Amino acid sequence: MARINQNYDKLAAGYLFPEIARRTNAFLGSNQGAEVLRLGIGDTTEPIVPAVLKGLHNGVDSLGVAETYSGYGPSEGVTPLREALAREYGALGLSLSADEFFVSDGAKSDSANIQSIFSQDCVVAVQDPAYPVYVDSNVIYGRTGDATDSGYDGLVYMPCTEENGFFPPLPDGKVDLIYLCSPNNPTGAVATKDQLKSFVDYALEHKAIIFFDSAYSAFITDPELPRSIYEVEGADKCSIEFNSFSKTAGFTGVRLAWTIVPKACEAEDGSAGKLHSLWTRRQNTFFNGASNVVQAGGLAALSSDGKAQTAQQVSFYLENARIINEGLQSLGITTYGGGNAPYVWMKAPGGLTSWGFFDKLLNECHVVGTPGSGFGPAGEGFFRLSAFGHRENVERAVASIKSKLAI
Ligand code: PGU
Repeated sequence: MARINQNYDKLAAGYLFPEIARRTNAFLGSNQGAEVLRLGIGDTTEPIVPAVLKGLHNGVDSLGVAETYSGYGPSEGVTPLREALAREYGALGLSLSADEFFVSDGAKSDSANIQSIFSQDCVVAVQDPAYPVYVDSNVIYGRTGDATDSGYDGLVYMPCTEENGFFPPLPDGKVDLIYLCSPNNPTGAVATKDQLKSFVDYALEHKAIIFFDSAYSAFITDPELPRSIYEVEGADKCSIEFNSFSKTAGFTGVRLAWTIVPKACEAEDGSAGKLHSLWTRRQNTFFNGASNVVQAGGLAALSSDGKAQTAQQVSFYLENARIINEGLQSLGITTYGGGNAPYVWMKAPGGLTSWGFFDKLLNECHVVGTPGSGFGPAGEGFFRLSAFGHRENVERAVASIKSKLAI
């Protein structure tokens, strides 16, 4: 008898972003002719920069010539790209070798798939609120109990609140796998080196592993803030890092990312190198590598022209965040994030719930955002606005909020 994975039935709601799309479409269905301004999902909108586009074109062209044609590549990614990534970290003063980089098609899939190399009974801790993939994928893998009003049983929630500056205190007892995201989705908070050090020290002491999602590291403008967890001494022994070309190079649809599993990284019951070899084995078996065309684009994104041009795009999105922040603050709304992150995290005015504010913003201003409660229980009463829109749309959304939001 083919039985289903019953863990799927534990999931408390549909995946957040399709749910938002569904509600937006329902609104459009009953408001014929209305136009909505979308600051919901964090999806890039600006065209790919010329240097990267050229790399993608070269990748395509090389497939049309027998001498340069390539088929299956290494599932860990092509060597020049892995070397280029290692050089990027080298520029931060970090010595990671190219074979510690695993190129993939997304930080989303990697941050979910990484669990497969850890034992089923690991206790998982997540920042609350967090990118929903961390929680949902752990539910699906069977590492939690049922959903309750305060989250899933068996999962350790680390609340990120206004009071703690949206960085959590250390877990009370012993946990095994810890998800940290900085710059944070959804709060836009960036962890300091000292804050990361507290978690690295905890992980080393308790033989825990940190999954560090740095998908938005390119948005950090403050030179004092760490871009990689490996900037903390000892982090290579206890941390796996994810990053992505999605938000930096506009690759949300193109798909390219990387995961770093240092050889020094050690699980409780395995020697150094074991996690690296397990992830190699996992990827070799389940994944045939990112597209060769796309990897050529990624390599171009790491060229000096590519870096200069993509950096301008990142600044453009940060300016959008500034415009959103300024507009909301002029209405007396409390906002966080935006300075070193592409998300603005705002307090729903008038004590509204997150979904209550979602409906209000959609109905009164025709603006779509993301309810904070969709990222976890501690997100209730908050709301996320994405800065990834076209400038004109961001300006129109802000103008609409300023003139129509009844608060
Ligand atoms: N990690 C974090 C923290 C993210 O916020 C996102 C995208 C990803 C990884 C995905 O990276 P890829 O390399 O593109 O796979 N978050 C967006 C999109 C929603 C989604 O479902 O991925 C967001 O709006 O939160």
